[in-house]
Amino acid sequence: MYSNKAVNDWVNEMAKLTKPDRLVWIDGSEEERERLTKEACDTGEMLLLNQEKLPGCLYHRTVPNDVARVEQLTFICTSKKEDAGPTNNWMSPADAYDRLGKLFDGSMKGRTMYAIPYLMGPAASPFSKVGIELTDSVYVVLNMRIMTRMGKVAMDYLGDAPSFVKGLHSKADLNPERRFICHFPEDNTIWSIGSGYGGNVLLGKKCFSLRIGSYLGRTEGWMAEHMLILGVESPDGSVDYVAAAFPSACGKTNLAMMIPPEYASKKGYKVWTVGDDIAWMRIGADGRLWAVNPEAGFFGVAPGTSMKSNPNALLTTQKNTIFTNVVLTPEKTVWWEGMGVDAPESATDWKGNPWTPSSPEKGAHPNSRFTAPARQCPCISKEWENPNGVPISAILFGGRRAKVAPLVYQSFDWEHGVFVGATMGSETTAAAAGQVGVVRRDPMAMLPFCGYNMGDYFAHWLEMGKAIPKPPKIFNVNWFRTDAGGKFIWPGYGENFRVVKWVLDRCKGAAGADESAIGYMPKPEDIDVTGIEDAVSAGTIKDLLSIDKDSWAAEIESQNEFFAKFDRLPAEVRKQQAALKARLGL
Ligand code: GTP
Ligand code: SPV
Ligand code: MN
Repeated sequence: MYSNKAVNDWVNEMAKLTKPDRLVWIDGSEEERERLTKEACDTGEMLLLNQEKLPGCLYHRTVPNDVARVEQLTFICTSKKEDAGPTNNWMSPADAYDRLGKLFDGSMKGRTMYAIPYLMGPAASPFSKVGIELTDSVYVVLNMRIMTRMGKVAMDYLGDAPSFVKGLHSKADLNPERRFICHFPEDNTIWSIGSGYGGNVLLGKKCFSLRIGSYLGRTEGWMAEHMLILGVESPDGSVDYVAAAFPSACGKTNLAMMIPPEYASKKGYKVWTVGDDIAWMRIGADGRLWAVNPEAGFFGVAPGTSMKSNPNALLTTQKNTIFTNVVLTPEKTVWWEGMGVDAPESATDWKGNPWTPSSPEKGAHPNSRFTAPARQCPCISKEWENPNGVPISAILFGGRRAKVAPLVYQSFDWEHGVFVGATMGSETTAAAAGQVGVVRRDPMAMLPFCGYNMGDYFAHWLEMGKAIPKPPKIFNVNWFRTDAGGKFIWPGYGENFRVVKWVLDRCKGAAGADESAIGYMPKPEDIDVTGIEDAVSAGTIKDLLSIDKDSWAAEIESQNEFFAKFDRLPAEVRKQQAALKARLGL
């Protein structure tokens, strides 16, 4: 249907392999959306929700063994094993094409192959990139329509050029034994088979924008990061931008859409969302680092999203949204744990079984998700589609740490900041299959998403620091410290504004700090607690900022265990660790 020869040749080749009954080219039109929605509902793959209460909204359940990213089945297929590095699973390209080729052979028989051209980045941006995803899932098409700029717009952007990311996806038989997510960064190719879950199959997201993107970023001199982007508007109307890397299900969507506490909104502070998951960052003509959100929608965690915790997210999902693995109510609306409204008396759970509030199991899967258009977000930044992105003043790294990491600290300089990012740790969450709640090292929140050797990735960060004339300042934050009873000490959510405010004041030279062994820390009185004095006393802030020498000694041990896997660890990282040890007196 489109005239690009490279695209047509490749699509024909893949159709020969997978043998679909039909090939449908996706154009992104409204007529097409209606047709595909009807198709998906006719087959029962999706369900039309209550159109009065949730116009344009659809419901979907995945099979119960396919509810999260599968890191153990995700591979980086570089010709040399060393180039995938110690933190990625590796298969040689020849082996992977052979092994998956056998699984793809005839996998679309009796099905339709949809050819989806899509664009990552705004249509007017010279930095955007084109992908084509071939899939036998109409759910994928309808999600890609929200998450990317899909259809004609992408082919117009590509023109006759042969440079696009080739993504092939088939649900096949959805058997976890035959599930693989393979990336071929040297060929701009992604092959995903055997899954129907978001992060494994919406190939523009983690597969392209992070794994292939990080590889391209290193060769082309830019950065692809697992970061939200937000703007803080001051009473004088100026806006400062922050990018923040937290691991999956650790608060990016929430921070990106937070509502400032009353003391600040009364003064005129506002928060604007540019992106909630991925940032592509380049050095601008003015010497600052500029960030673009390559996505067009949010694929957000549903549980815990309420009018109290994140009203902007909830309001974004009131129309044209796809809900996956949440509770379905009798009136065909949706519900999840932590939605802040009463549970339906009787409903259907994420597995399709009858469910009541007294059922022993949760109604929604902990990694159930909504897919919603970014433009519907009440606090979407007017710069969110700026072709050049927005200039970043501060980068935040953060994880889910019950102990050790304080509420916030600032790195001494870029190199120290890279060390802080490289040594991030976080407790695992339901966003990936496997055990939940165990601390693992997750550098820059990119452990599952770096498309090449993580040692080279650290080196790229260090190189970028030297190349950026006016680099952002780097901070570490932790909203998840707990008390002896296991309760979160810091109230979090919108109250995180108070920490971001200190961060931005530091960037402007307008806030003080104490120099500690791990970095610059706010004095307790530097964190504004107006309005929450009862919940957060000066003593609480002191606790949140305390540094326990023994825990840090154990932390350094754990860092060393992680570093021991690397043979390409930049010397600067070790040097920074030695300096930290010396400062701690260890
Ligand atoms: P991905 O989409 O997987 O990349 O996740 P994310 O980083 O965008 O995480 P999200 O904002 O969806 O938050 C995940 C979970 O963390 C939800 O259950 C939130 O309610 C919870 N959460 C977010 N921010 C905070 C916070 O400041 N404090 C606490 N205690 N929990 C939070
Ligand atoms: C994450 O797990 O970091 C997500 C959801 O943002 S997924 O698309 O599954 O990667
Ligand atoms: Mn994510």
